[in-house]
Amino acid sequence: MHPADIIDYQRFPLDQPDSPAYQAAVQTVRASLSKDGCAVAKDFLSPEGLQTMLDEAKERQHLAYYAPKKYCNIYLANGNPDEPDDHPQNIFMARTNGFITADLLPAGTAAHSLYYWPPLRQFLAHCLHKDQLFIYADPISNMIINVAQQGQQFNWHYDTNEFTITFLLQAAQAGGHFEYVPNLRNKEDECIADVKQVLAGDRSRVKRLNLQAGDLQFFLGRYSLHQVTANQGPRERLLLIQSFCEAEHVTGSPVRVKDLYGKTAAVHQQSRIVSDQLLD
Ligand SMILES: O=C(O)CCC(=O)C(=O)O
Ligand SMILES: [Fe+2]
Repeated sequence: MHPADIIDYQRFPLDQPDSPAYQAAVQTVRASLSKDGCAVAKDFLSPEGLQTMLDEAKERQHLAYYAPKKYCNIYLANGNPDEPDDHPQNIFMARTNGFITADLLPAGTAAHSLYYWPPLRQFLAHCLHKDQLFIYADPISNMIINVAQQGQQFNWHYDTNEFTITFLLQAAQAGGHFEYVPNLRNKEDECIADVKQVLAGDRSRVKRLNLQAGDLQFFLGRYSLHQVTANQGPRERLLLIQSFCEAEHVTGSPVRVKDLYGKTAAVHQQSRIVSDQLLD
């Protein structure tokens, strides 16, 4: 399927940056992103694009990886015995969702052709005021589908890469809400006191999105803490995540990739390129 047919091309002509529709879309996304680190483009996918990517997800759902480790901290990393018990590194929460990994969505799938379509990256770069964006170079986790069956949830956490777009392919019938705290930390500061407040249950800075299947969500997940609440209905929640970076060749930590996705690739044996000095 050609990428232009996967999206609502009339409203989002991504390969026509001079068109009024393109410029209107960039302005709308920029306004929301600067306000709270997140933006939603309603009905971004065409009905055919949504159906094709949903079919791709369902065909692979039985291959989703469910980690044996069911308790995670917000850094999706090990605890730190040098810190007290109430330090976020030592606070563990249930993570029970599964993932369909990038290696299971090869060339030929609609998800793959959309992700690697250069106009998509260019559009996202424009929205973020960047000259260019790169594909997240992690071959296991740069494009994944989060699978949450009834009762499954994803704990509060940060992402490795700065920027993701997500496409809700199938919503939960109840629960399965995406919640986030905009800009809770930054490149230089973990803002531990603020993080502790959120983990202690303070909801004053927590935002919840009301996503519908076919919407596109833009999200700055490296700095905005986020979670997906438990799916409380019988239908599985399926969400496609495509990740992008400001730098080239960035990959995930081998430990985190193995924990979350059950496997690593050759690139994880090499010395790692990271984009900051944050805890994860
Ligand atoms: O399923 C979602 O809405 C978000 C999943 C997520 O945060 C992640 O995979 O890092
Ligand atoms: Fe995330």
